[in-house]
Amino acid sequence: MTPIAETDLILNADGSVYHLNLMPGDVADTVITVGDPDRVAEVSKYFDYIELKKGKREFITHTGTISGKRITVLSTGIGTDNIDIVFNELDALVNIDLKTRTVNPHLRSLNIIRIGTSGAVQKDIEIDTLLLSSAAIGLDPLMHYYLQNSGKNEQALLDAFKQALPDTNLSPYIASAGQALLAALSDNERQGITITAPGFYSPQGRQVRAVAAVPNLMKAVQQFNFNGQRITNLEMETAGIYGLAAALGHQAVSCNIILANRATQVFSKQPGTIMDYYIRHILEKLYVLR
Ligand code: R1P
Repeated sequence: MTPIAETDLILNADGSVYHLNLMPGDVADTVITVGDPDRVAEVSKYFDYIELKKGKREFITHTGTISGKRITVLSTGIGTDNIDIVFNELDALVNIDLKTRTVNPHLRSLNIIRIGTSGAVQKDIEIDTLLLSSAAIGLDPLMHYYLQNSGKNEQALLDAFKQALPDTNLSPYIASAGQALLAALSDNERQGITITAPGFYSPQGRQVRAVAAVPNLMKAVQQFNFNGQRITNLEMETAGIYGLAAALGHQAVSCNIILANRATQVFSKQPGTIMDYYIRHILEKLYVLR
């Protein structure tokens, strides 16, 4: 097997991967990703024991255990460009022998759970609730650079969404949650289809001062309905997470804490308390995982 080039998979002097600054062995089979680096400690404060704290730039990692279960929590920062870095380096840590630079014969599949904030686009999805993304449509370009194997149902939904979009140059893609992980983590939580946007303002239909080039984007998103399936929420990472998890053989589920409702124009009065509540709620669910 030809070794992966030093410039394709860059390692630091101590052998750690370039951006995450982690060594093989630093990562548990269950990985929680959060956008905000400060949220890492908000999760790991519930660990019984923290064995490792490392970081570089916005990529902060804590690994520890809760009741004997090993968990890694890692911040991705904002956006799918960062997801590209995090997922390729996470996968390299568990599936590539960093000394020989070759792929391990037995591949490890991680369970990856995003705990992130999000805005609902439908009136009936209340703020301060939790929504699991069953699938995500990416308006960002990340997955155009990777081969994807979309299923028939995914493709039909994507085609319908493309038809519903206003006349633009946007080229959306679709990716789904890891089905086994979604089934394991779901109780009564609402599920929905998430839009992953490549920005926070105009790419999510916000109008501040710069003039929007796609003024009807939000309307099209809110009105989209394909056999009863509608778009529920907007954020900035899930489609990339689902696309790369599928491409690399990992299971991923995105848990969205709905802090804003774009249809009713209401924002949570207690975002910190709500985030803390759902962090504990999601951590309790992780016992069902191997
Ligand atoms: C924007 O404010 C950020 O918040 C959401 C978006 O996806 C974006 O990353 O998620 P996080 O709260 O996880 O960062």
